[in-house]
Amino acid sequence: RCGLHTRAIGKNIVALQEVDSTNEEAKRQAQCGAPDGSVFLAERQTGGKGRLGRTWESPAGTGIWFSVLLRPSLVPSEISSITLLAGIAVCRGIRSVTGCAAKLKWPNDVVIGSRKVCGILTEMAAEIERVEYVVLGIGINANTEAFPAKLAEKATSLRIEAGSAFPRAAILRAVLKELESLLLNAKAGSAFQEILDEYKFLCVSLNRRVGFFWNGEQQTGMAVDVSPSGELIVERDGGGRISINAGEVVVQGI
Ligand code: BT5
Repeated sequence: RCGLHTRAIGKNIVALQEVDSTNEEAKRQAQCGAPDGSVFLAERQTGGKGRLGRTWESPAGTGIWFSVLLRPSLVPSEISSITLLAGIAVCRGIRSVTGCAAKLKWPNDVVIGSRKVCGILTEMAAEIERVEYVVLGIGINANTEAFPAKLAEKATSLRIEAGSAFPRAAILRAVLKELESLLLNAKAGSAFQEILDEYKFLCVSLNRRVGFFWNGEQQTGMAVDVSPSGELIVERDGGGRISINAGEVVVQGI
């Protein structure tokens, strides 16, 4: 379909003119039995979502707003590694089509320089022992020429960075191809260390000072590592090494 170089991911593509959120659409379709690897794409989202109830600006015409439905055989604690894979896939895909050196800001922002070009929102439906499905929501600012004032300082697009527009389908195809190959490699277990090394290589948050809430207090420290399950390992200024889970704390200043 449309020259996709994948086997499972994107076999079923649902392209919509407008939707509340492609993540919400993917969850609705998952409940009706949509298959593993389905991709939900929208020209415009009226309720694009970030994490923790935040809004994702998703105007028509310039962005790549999509969600991938996965039905992996993993337990819930293994799911955060999928967010790491998605970040790597986006960086690789952007680089191969545009040449831009996209990097990762822990846990899930794709940045060029210090500005955000893509956000990733992972959601899942799971019981204690079993994951029913995972929805990987990815929003890439492709050909945006200007952002609303509140984002002007912190957002960027591929067009702004490279100075020319790109066919959105080419970027989508490249990201899906990288995602499929990373998922297949990760399944092979032995390749996971290489994937984690690539994540750390791309991660601009490492060896930086970070501020974070922990144990109900504002604290500071140095980010020193990323664990296999995607936690940020921090040496606290107050002493001791801790693991920060993306779902529990807000890291500031990185
Ligand atoms: C994220 O949240 O970065 C995850 C964004 C995921 C968006 C995709 S689009 C397809 C799928 N469907 C959805 O409904 N969502 C997913 P977070 O880390 O919470 O960052 C949100 C913050 O990023 C906002 O509070 C803004 O400051 C900023 N932001 C909003 N829109 C942006 C944009 N288009 N580009 C860059 N930054 C933006």
